[in-house]
Amino acid sequence: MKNKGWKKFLMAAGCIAVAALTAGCGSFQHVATQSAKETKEAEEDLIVVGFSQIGSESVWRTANSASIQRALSRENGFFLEFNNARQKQENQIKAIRGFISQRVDYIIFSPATEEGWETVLQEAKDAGIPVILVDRKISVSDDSLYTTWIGSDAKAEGEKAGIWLETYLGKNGRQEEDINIVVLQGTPGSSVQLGRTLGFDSIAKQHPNWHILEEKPADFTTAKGKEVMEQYIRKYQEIDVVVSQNDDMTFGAIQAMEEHGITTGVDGDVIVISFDAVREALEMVAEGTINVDVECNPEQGEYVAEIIRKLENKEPVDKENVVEEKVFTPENVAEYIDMRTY
Ligand code: GYE
Repeated sequence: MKNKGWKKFLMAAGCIAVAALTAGCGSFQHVATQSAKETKEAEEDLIVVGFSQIGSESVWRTANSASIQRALSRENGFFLEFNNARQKQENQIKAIRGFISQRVDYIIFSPATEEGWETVLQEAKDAGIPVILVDRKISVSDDSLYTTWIGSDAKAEGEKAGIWLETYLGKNGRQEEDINIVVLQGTPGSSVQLGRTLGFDSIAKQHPNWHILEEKPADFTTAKGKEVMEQYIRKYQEIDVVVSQNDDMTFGAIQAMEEHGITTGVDGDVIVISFDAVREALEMVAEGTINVDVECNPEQGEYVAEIIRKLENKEPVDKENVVEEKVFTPENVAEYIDMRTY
């Protein structure tokens, strides 16, 4: 923990500076007018953490934020400065600079996209502030710019989707059939979009009878998912499978298909493969309108808190920490659905 006197002053001054620096770019839940409060919290020797969250684009994202806010609570010994970057990398960079000027103890962030982080992370490194990546990954030549990453193996998630489709088609005697596939991708250039695409494509290319007609970004949102699916419906006469890289886009895609009289799922015209496994989607798996949902676990808060405590105790931490995940189908979903917290 840093020198308290210096830290108290910086907490108060930094909060005012941060608010000024980042006014209008994203939103802070703690604002400069609380400098007396922050000074008090600093006196309580809380671990001060700056968190730049991508946004609030999906149910998954909301659950991820809640998990981290729950774990990094004052009761657990933390003072969390939360910033919502509203999907913009430049807002994340500004927020991280704000955290640096505030001299927080740790910076955590979920990078909207893989590229473009070297400069600001070098600034954090020069300031001696450890950086923890959550959820998504970054592409940097020097991996000392961040201490550790906690998240999902997106490529494995994509592979699980492809392997499920192989099995499903085989079970239904369609392994030799020409299968037309359209893909709704997440945010272009995000490690999750790249990983899920790479993973699914690695399986698809083993099947010459699988035809990926088109892969387009739909930004992980329901509205964009519906818009892109409508484009696909207008463009392609025969769609057999929709691969949607998150549940929010899936909800929009199914709305679009229903409006065009196209049924989905177990007994439907179109097979639907989704990712995230939020409760609302699992209910659709149980109903049979979504065929399979590949889990992406947003509950990363406890992992972050444990890693920070290890770092505080000068204990070693792994560079990568992959969270556990399942694949949900109509056959197994009933066993888990009531345990879902998001
Ligand atoms: O799949 C989606 C969210 O980065 C794993 O981002 C996360 C993805 C998730 O918007 O719902």
